[in-house]
Amino acid sequence: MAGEDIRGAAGDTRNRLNPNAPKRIVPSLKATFIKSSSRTEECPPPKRPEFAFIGRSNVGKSSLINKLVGHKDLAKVSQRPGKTQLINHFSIQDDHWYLVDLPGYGYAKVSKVLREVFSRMISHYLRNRENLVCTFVLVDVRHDPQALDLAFMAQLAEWQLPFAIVFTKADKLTKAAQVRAVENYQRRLLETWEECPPYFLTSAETGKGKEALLDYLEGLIPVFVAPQST
Ligand SMILES: Nc1nc2c(ncn2[C@@H]2O[C@H](COP(=O)(O)OP(=O)(O)O)[C@@H](O)[C@H]2O)c(=O)[nH]1
Ligand SMILES: [Mg+2]
Repeated sequence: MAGEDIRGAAGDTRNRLNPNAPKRIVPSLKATFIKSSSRTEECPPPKRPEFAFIGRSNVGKSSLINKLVGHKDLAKVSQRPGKTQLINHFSIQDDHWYLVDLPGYGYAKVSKVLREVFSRMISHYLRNRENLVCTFVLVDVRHDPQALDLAFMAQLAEWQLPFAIVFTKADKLTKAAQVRAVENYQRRLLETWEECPPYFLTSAETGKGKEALLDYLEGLIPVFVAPQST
């Protein structure tokens, strides 16, 4: 996508048609912590559509999750010691959907063995969680495409798991640099992919992209069919 419109491939058409249209004020969402799990089997029953957020440590995941639901401290729950390495479930709007805060991958401070355990836990969750509708992969818009992020996305694609890219910290770049960064990322993806996944350009600082991301996510809810077993 070129030029001005960098709201995301699945962005708000109303605003694309009329950039001066007033923005919808997204009210805070009711969000409650359900539980932290170390295994997929321990996760809440898969009866509601689930959306997972993942990215490297420091990418801005907690800040974005807080901004999305409109609570300052929601993601803090999953930052309590011991919980950063777990699958953290939140119920949004009284079980309308589940938000999952996954451990960051490639976390440099943990040992190789621990990293291996995380990645096995995350892989198992991603491949076996029946109600997982979409995974949002966060990347810092200021950085060139990183091998680890690209490998993670390639793995998701290989497993045929739907995902979207969420560029974070847009406020740290000028508009022109944001466009360049997104185009650069897409160019890199198109070296090995036929098409790019949906993407969102966001800032937890300004709230940019929040509406488009929530619209996209909520648009996926009606197609959810609860697994038979629940
Ligand atoms: N300017 C700016 N800073 C951000 C944004 N999102 C996160 N940060 C900062 O980046 C650092 C890491 O954010 P955090 O949400 O804890 O990242 P996490 O480790 O991925 O959960 C913190 O200092 C945040 O204040 C953003 O959209 N804009
Ligand atoms: Mg965090």
